[in-house]
Formats: sequence, structure tokens, C-alpha cells
Amino acid sequence: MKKTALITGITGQDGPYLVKLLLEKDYKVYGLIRRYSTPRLDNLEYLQKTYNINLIDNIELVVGDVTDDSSISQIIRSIRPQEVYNLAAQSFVGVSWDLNKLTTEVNAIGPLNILNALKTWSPHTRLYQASTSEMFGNAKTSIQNEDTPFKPRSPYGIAKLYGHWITVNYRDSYGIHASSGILFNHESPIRGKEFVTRKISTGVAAIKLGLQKHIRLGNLDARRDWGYAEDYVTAMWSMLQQEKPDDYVIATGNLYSVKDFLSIAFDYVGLGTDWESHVIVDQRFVRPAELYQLCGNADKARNILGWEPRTNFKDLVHLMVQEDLKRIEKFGI
Ligand code: NDP
Ligand code: GDR
Repeated sequence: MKKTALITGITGQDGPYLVKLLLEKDYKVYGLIRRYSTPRLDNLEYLQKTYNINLIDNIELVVGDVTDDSSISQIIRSIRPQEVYNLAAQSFVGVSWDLNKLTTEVNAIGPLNILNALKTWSPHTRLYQASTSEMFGNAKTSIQNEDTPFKPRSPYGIAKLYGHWITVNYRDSYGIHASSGILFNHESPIRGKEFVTRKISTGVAAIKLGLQKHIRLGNLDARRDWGYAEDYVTAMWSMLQQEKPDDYVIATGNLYSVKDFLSIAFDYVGLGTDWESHVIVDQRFVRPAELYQLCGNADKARNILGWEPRTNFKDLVHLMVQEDLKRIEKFGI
């Protein structure tokens, strides 16, 4: 019999890559979508075209919202999936100071609603909770692992920390098979355009095509451990295949700055020598409290899940710029 999975956040960046993986593994996939007059399925459509596969017709979309406990209970009760991947979030750190209540409701109360629904209606379902390196804040150690203390510095990170601890708590209190993936930044050609990597890849492509002159950015010295989203969703799946639920850091262990991203991206389109003349530092994009660097140690995932990142930083930057060049040439900015 086919395994069944419910994915929240199916329209975002990670959701479509996870759909592709689960369909390849012959799952019956349900996707939670919010109620819109026109549902936003463009990321799923992009992957369909890229891999020449049919995703949308092979999933069942169910309407709900993680902040609406009655819709979540109803969906869990009627599907009783074997696995739930809770990817739904207000995931943009930069806006979380302004949208602090919404961010808390989606990122903290959302997981609580799912856990309560599972406890009542489907206690044997396995849950993946999308936790984040943002929970570490400006950590004292230069590399973070599962034992590093949490010290979040954004409303986003604080709400996600609640989501993380309530997941651990329901696992310990009620025996729910719930795992929390502490994922470091991961990117792709379907990354949201407000995140720094995609903002740069679209900006560089538009500059190369003569449609734009500058990219306006905030802190160019911020450093992150950037991986490829397609590699990271395999770790989510692996966590739920383990006999015991647990928490895992997922990261590449390599640190690069925003400036490194810029330099490689401009170099790829032949504008590497004077990339600085195309970049304007704009205070609007500097955060009230910044995280200067985050770099993960994924040894536990390597040893227990057998997980390894497969895509290096330079190839990731090239892929993102290449895809934005194609897209902007075809559809404009
Ligand atoms: P995206 O921002 O691309 O996607 C977020 C998804 O959540 C969208 O599908 C959005 O749907 C959905 N969503 C938002 N609010 C609600 C709600 N109230 N109810 C139901 N669905 C909702 O995020 P990513 O794909 O990049 O990330 C996936 C998860 O992993 C997120 O939880 C994120 O916080 C976490 N994470 C991401 C990392 C990264 O580097 N990408 C690193 C670490 C953690 P809609 O289309 O309707 O807006
Ligand atoms: P992050 O990603 O906050 O790490 O959260 P983002 O790409 O937004 O920022 C990374 C770093 O770049 C700096 N930066 C800018 N960021 C944006 N967005 N726009 C700019 O113009 C800009 N200039 C410099 C930021 O200050 C920051 O230091 C992502 C999200 O996917 C979260 O959901 C996830 O939990 C974490 O990664 C891990």
C-alpha cells in the first residue's frame, strides 16, 4: 500500500522539491494550501517544467491554514497520513519585526495546532517540523550543532524556537514520532525573491540583460552556510524513516559572505571585475538586530541519516543566475 504524506507549505520553496521526492518514492501526497482566489502554484509549475514531470495532477490539494486549528484537525482526522511535513511559515526574517504577531501565530501556534490534531486524531503519524539555524542567534561557538544553546535574535527565530520546543515536548510527553530539522539556509531557483541570494541572482541577470543598473542590499558582510534546497529535502524525509524521532542539524559546514555570493554571481555573467559599482548599500535592508554568521556541523545527520550535501556553493550560485537569466529573457523582470 502507498504511504501517505501531508505537506504544509507546499507552494513555497522546499514544498515542491519535497513533493517531487515523495512522488518518486510512490507516496500519495496531500498538500495544504491557503484559500486564495488564484492559488500560487508557480513553484510547482517551475519544477514540473524543469524535470519534465507532472506534480500538480499527482497531488491532492486541501484548503486550510495552520493558524486555524479546526481546519487542521479536520484535515488530519480525515486523511490520517503516515507522515506530516510542517513547512508552513512566515519565513522571511526581515519582515518578522513588522509582522511579529502573524509570524508568531504561523510559526509557533501553527506547529502546536498540528501537534494537538495529531495527538487527538492520529497519534501514530510521524511529524517533521521545519526548525532553523535562526534559533541559534549570534552563537558563542563559530560552528553550531544540536548541542549549541539557542539565543534567537529575531521575532522569526523566537517563534520558531517555540515550534521547536513544543515539538520536542510532545515527543517526550505523548510519544509522538516528531522530529525537528534545524536547517541552515538553503536556496534554489525557486527561492523567494526577497531573500538575499535570489535578490542577487535576479538582479545580476537583469543587469546583464540591460534591464537594471543596480542591486540595493543591506549588510554585505553577513555570512551564511548556504546549501541547495533539493539536497535538504532528502534529509527531512530520512528523519521520518528512523525508528526513533530526533533533532538534526542540516548544513554544508561552509561559510560564505553576501559579498562572496555577489562576486561569484557577477563573475558568472562576465561582470566580476566591477561588481561593486552595481551594488548600493541601502539602510532599509539592514535589520534591527543582525545575525553576523551561522555555520552548521551536520555530523549527526551524516552518521545517523547517511545524509551529505551534494551541491557546492559555486554551482548553486551559477544555477540560480543561469535560471534567472533564462526566465527574465523569456518573461522580463
Ligand atoms: P517559503 O517562505 O518559501 O514557503 C512558506 C510556505 O508556507 C508557503 O507555501 C506559504 O504558503 C505557507 N504558509 C505561510 N503561512 C501559512 C499558513 N498560515 N498556513 C498554511 N501555510 C502557510 O519557505 P521555504 O520553503 O524556504 O521554507 C520551508 C520551511 O523551512 C519554513 O518553515 C521555513 O521557515 C523553514 N526553513 C527554511 C530555510 C531556508 O533556508 N529555506 C532554513 C530553515 C528553515 P502561501 O503560498 O500561501 O504563502
Ligand atoms: P535569512 O535569509 O535571514 O538568513 O533567513 P536572507 O536571505 O533574508 O538573509 C541572509 C543574510 O543576508 C543579509 N542581507 C540581506 N538579506 C535580504 N533578505 N535582503 C537584502 O537586501 C540583504 N542584504 C544583506 C541579511 O541581513 C542576512 O544576514 C533564511 C530564511 O529562509 C529563514 O526562513 C530560515 O530560517 C533561515 O534562512 C535559516
